[in-house]
Amino acid sequence: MMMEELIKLVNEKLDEYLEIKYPQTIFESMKYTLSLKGKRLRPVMCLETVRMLGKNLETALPTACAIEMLHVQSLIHDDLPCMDNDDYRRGKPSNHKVFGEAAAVLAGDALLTYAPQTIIEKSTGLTAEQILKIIHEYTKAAGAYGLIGGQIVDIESEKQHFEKDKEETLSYIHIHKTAVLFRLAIKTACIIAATNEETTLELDEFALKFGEAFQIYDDIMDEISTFEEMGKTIGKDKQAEKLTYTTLYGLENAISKCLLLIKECHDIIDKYGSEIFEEILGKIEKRLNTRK
Ligand code: GRG
Repeated sequence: MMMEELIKLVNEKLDEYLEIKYPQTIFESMKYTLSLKGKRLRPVMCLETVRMLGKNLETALPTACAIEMLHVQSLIHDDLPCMDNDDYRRGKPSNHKVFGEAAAVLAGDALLTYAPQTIIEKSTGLTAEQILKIIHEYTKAAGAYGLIGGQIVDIESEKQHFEKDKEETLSYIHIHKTAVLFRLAIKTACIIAATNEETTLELDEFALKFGEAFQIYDDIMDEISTFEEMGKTIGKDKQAEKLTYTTLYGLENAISKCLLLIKECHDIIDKYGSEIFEEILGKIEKRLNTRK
């Protein structure tokens, strides 16, 4: 299957799982950001890993879509005035700009809780033990051990508050704010495909490196890209004196580090012969190499 076909499948399922019901405001605001054109990287990686490991990807669709819901929840909350205060997301006005802050907070909360509900209600062909393991991974990734932990350290770093040194703080932010969802996508795929421990650890290493590379890439794009390319306001990191790889080590070092991590990703994943993973890694390399 091509990447575009997987994206189409995810979009169709997201639409099916999330119907507009009463009370309309909440379902409409949940669906608004979820339906905007995102890259769908996390659900695609989950589905492609399941396919690569020889399991029918239908069994992974509820989990893949739930991970996109969690990702979208984090984007909606990240854009709020009390967080990054961004007016645009995915090329359109951010959720709170359309529905107001109260609805945006609630839409995020509703996605955060509807995601595990979807895994439990819509999954077929999985054992109760597999579902329990998936939900366990989900709760670790979303909570203080994952996204929330990463976000609070990120926010505090803007105010130059560091409990650890800058390098350690930056690494913590990258792993918890960004890599965590790629790891969740791949770990849950391994649970669904009942993969052995050795392969699970190897793919987790890939997800960790990819997540770190992806956050550095996102930070580089904040410096060299445009609103049209990224669908959000550009140049905010520098303005807010955010702790990022580019602000700490400089743009050229960030590009080199990102390309090195992508090469390390190739070293792990190439033997699986996945055109989709090749395409994802290739797009990042191509974009950075045109800049160099
Ligand atoms: C879990 C309750 C709870 C809160 C979440 C707000 C927050 C805490 C965390 C922020 C996490 C965040 C926004 C990290 C940035 C990661 C990142 C690089 C996002 C951009 O991902 P893309 O480019 O976006 O894949 P699209 O729109 O293409 O899906």
